[in-house]
Amino acid sequence: MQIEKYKIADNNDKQIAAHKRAFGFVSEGVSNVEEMLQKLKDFQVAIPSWALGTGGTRFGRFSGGGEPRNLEEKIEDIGLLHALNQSSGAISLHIPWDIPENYANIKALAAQNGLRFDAMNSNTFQDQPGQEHSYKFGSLQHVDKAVRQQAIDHNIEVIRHGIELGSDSLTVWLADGSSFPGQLNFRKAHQHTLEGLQEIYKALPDNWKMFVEYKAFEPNFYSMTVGDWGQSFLYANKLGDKAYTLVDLGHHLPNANIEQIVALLLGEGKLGGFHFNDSKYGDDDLTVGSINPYQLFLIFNELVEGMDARGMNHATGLGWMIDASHNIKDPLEDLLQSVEAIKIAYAQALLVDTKALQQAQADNDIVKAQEILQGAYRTDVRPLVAEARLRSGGALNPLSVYRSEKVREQLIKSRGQKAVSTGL
Ligand code: PSV
Ligand code: MN
Repeated sequence: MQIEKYKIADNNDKQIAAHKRAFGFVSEGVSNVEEMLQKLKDFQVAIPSWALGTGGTRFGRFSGGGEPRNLEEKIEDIGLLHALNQSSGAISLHIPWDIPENYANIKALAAQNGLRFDAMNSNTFQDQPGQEHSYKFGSLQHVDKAVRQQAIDHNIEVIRHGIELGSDSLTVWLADGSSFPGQLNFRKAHQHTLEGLQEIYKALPDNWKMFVEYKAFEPNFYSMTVGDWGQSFLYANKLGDKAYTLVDLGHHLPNANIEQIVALLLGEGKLGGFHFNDSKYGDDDLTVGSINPYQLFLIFNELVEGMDARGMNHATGLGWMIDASHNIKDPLEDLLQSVEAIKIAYAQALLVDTKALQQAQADNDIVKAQEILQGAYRTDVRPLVAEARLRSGGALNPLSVYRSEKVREQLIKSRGQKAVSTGL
């Protein structure tokens, strides 16, 4: 379904007076407001194709209905989000869940919805029907060369799909590891994985990037072969200039200082992309900013500072993506909240007076440094984010339009209550 522009405009009209007051108030305190609004307009967050359906836990799954049944409907859903927030202008596909039947048609549909194809994701963590070898004991790390080759071939096939669609990056997340001591020879697993990644890297077009995503645990619970940023960084360094580390916020051990990880990777020129989500315990896949918005802000603070130091474009320098699962919320509502949370954290980070912070750091003035950071964090930047959205043709309040237009109800009507999306 599509939301007509006039419906967004009507909804905006109802809120414009209150918005103008709030925007006027906050923008008075911002010296470079136009520059900031432009940055907010440019900043797009890719939506993963697998986050549009209801996720589950190993205990069950409670579908909300109206899920996209195929790639076309997934693109339409993201188009809808983008029409509302003008900030979700990209889709990230997972192969084989989203193999396009006709590249030209899919590309045309994406273009109609204002979307480009972000990173392609390979899947060597599940066995597919008809697959010759099983990934039960790993993929690129596997003791059997034939299994490793199958995983390499799959990744190369994913790159081929991506080339057809105009994507320019591949994200490799490996579920490889071991669940019991003694199960795996760590050194050999590492070596096999490196060799496999090198083969995949060779198939990468010149203008492409390869993101090596790490994860501390799950599905393996004793060791993960790409278990932390150090291991990912090691692979990325050995692979070459087109390989980078990808940080998924949920993939760390409790209390890891993610902002420090981000700062170091960025400083080394090896931070490639992000999977945003939030968590309290593990890889909880919760709505971005729902649990620890301050941490998200601190991460963005490092990103902005580090990208500026390297002269990088905030919007295009790194791959920005959400990676979350929605078990009990409407996935589209959750994604609207997630994108909003990301833009709020970004806007707060843009408010940080970097010069003053650096001076405070040089003076060892910890109190001042904290005041600067928290001053930015405690600023209500929502009107700035809303103004940027308004100027891009989006809704002042995307969720309110989504609800008043009864989007989910309409999707259920057209797709059915039992429609099931491919993914996890
Ligand atoms: C693994 O937990 C992960 O974060 C990887 O990015 C996967 O590709 C994604 O989730 C979907 O399963
Ligand atoms: Mn991820």
